[in-house]
Amino acid sequence: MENNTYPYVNLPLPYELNALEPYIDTKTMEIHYGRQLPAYINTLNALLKDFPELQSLTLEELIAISEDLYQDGLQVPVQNFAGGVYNHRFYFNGMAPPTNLSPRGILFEMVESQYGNYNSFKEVFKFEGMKVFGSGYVWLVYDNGILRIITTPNQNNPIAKGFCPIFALDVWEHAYFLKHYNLRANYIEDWFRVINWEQATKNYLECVNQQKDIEMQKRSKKKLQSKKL
Ligand code: MN3
Repeated sequence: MENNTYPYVNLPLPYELNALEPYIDTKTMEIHYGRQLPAYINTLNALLKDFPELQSLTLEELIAISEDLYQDGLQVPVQNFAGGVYNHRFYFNGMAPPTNLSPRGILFEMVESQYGNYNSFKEVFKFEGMKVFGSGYVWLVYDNGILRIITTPNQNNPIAKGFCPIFALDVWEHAYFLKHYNLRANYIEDWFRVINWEQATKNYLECVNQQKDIEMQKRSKKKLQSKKL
């Protein structure tokens, strides 16, 4: 990921602010991408300013070690703001202008085979999204060879729990209230129309490779240990 260490800037979107219409409206994008994400970025920069040892860590690394920062009182701020920057970038990059093409590719095939068909996948994803009380996200993650749909509160991120994110849906009210009012279900339906399957497939393949690397490291550690014995 570009600009993945301190100091953070708001990277350009891969599409215009009005490109997701009519599913995600321009005004929401102006405020969400143009004002709310920069506020997370500024707060994260201000937070890391006094901690040079954290400045060289990537967003993923900050999130992964956030629980270890409990003693320094940094666990929650890092979860909120490193998470807030990562999650918003991931959500925005996970969308693309709507097309009439049906989703396809290796990830989509895996979704269909694991959930029976795309409609049942969408039902489960929507159900999980409706269950989030207050603010949070719904994620499709990769976990040891299988896909999982999980939710996180606030700006928490699945990386902290060892999962590899494939796509994310922001279900904070600010993500949909201007267009969909209080009707989160309609927002989720609309968001299905702008999922960036190409990006999601790339993320999925990266997750698979990451998992392979981890397994290889484990295997070579074991080999090394058995040699020592
Ligand atoms: Mn948001």
